[in-house]
Amino acid sequence: MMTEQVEQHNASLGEAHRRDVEHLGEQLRRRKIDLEAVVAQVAAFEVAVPSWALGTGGTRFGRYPGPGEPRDVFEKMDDIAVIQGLTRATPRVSLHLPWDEPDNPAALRDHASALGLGFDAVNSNTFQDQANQAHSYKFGSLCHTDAAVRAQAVAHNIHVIEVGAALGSDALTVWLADGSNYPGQMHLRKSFERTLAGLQEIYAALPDGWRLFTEHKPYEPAFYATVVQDWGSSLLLAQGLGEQASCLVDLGHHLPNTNVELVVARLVTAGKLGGFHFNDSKYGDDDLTAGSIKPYQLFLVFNELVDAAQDGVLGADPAYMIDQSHNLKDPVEALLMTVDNLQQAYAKALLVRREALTHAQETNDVVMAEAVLKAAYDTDVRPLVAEARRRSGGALDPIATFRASGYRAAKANERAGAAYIPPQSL
Ligand code: PSV
Ligand code: MN
Repeated sequence: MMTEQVEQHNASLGEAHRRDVEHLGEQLRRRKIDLEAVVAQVAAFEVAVPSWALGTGGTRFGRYPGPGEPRDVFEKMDDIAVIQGLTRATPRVSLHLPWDEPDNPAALRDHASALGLGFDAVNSNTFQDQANQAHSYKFGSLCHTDAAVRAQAVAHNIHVIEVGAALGSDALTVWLADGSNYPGQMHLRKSFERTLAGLQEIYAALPDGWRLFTEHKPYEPAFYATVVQDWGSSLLLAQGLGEQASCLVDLGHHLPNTNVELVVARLVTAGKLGGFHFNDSKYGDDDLTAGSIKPYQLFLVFNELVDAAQDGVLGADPAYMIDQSHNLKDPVEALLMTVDNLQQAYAKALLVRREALTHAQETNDVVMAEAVLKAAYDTDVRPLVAEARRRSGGALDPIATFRASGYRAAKANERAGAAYIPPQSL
């Protein structure tokens, strides 16, 4: 998909791009960094696209749909294939159930694989009541005082695993909205213990080779006490479950000023860093484009990952996923921008002169330690990232190529009268 448009657009930018790469290569050579090695690593970077991010999102105040939105999960796959065609970095989809529950998982798997796509972690949802559901999650799901509600939540998660297995996925992400709004409403200790017990039942249903990610979030929708509030709670759960369980870090799920790279470092030390939901935020769980608000933080997160990988302590490959809600931008363009920002942060982390940093740290040279990081961060790596994309068959400039392709306008025609009902924004 998009192959012809990519070739045409790349040809028009080719000469200027070649000179930019050459110039960057020379700059890096002076720092004794081999551009080729970094290009190869960036070209190998992959991140999963969430099925819920392809339609325009919204807030509880409203939603402003754009033209040509996908009407069902099959059309979402088509849009993700476009992103993959342009970036060559998004070959997998992270599905949310029941938002994108396929009637026929085998048919969806075939459709995806014909487009060159596979499936990443599947996400369960016990934060909303569904039609025909026997019990309400108003007062929680796995933490609920009523065993029947807990059993229903466990059964839903096991169903998600089964659908995921039919799709070829090999991980389940569990994010729970469980919590309370007022002091005294919920027994803080027992609600957590019930949650762990429920997760243990779900964990027992994991197929061999599967992973389970526990995702924490400090507040919203619970405002007083969220059951899986922080990385410490998430870690206790993952440790209480076993080897196949680890923690997922959603970049927007931290209180303001939290040192997220430190959270990453601690989870690496614990051997429990499972993966990421990339996005960015100014205030809370804003679900904005990754790297749009705090690009330096994103770089520092990747810096921890690169450092851990080079020390051989990163553990099982962390699952990289995006979790964004596109309220104003065209979702495809927003995702193209996200992937580019992630690749840039990764590329910059690869440029950190590790030996110089270690030396500065060990000699307590504060200025030089920070300067080593800044030298990497301040490097304009756009030509390098574009070159990595080009070598994988992607576009030098994905957004310009997407716009020139006329894809959105064509879909606006084809998908006119879209009856797409977006998931409630969370
Ligand atoms: C919750 O805010 C969350 O981050 C979880 O990952 C959900 O699955 C997702 O957002 C839904 O948009
Ligand atoms: Mn998330």
